[in-house]
Amino acid sequence: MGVVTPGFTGRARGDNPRVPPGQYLTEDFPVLSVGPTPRVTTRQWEFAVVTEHGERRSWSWPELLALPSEKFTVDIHCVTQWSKLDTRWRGVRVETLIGDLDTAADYAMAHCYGGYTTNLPLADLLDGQAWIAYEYGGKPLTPEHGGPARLVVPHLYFWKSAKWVRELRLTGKDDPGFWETAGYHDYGDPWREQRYQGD
Ligand SMILES: Nc1nc2c(c(=O)[nH]1)N[C@H]1C(S)=C(S)[C@@H](COP(=O)(O)O)O[C@H]1N2
Ligand SMILES: [Mo]
Repeated sequence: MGVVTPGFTGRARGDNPRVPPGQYLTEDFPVLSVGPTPRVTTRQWEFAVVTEHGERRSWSWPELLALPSEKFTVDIHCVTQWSKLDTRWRGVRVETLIGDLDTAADYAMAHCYGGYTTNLPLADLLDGQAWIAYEYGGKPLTPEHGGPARLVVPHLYFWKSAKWVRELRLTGKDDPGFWETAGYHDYGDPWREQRYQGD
């Protein structure tokens, strides 16, 4: 990331190869939340992965911070058509949390403090494609952007990046989450403009 293409400067942003079709660039960081911002203290906070067999592994806040983390810089794309380049985060890779849990699940449902849900293929959460992030721009993630911690899955529309994430439930079945039930796409690839069911 952060690659500057020679000759790019000054071209219309519609030509920017880093901006998916139908998106425009924003410098701000808009807040998009369905309901009120849940206020979860790091004392109360807990994150868990639950397999299709009901096996549950959980982490307290100090336990999350003790895991290997990485800084990553990614472009994000909201289905409401804003994209933001080079956002800087710190977090723990999802595969670090899944570890050697015994699972043959193909899907995951993210459950959040506040009740939001979103579904993703488990494969899209692995191999350095997704993180439980707790820093943004070098600072603790603010509550409105999902703090204490949120899922970040930059290669899918940003509604898949569950804020205030509390649990990842691994399952064999691709059940729709909150926006997917309301007609948004099950997968949500911004490069294929998968905004709504049927796209
Ligand atoms: N828990 C929860 N996560 C959520 C949402 C939400 O309403 N609740 N909105 C989603 C949508 S539609 C987007 S675009 C991003 C917005 O993240 P931001 O508010 O940090 O920009 O969070 C996603 N994750
Ligand atoms: Mo969104």
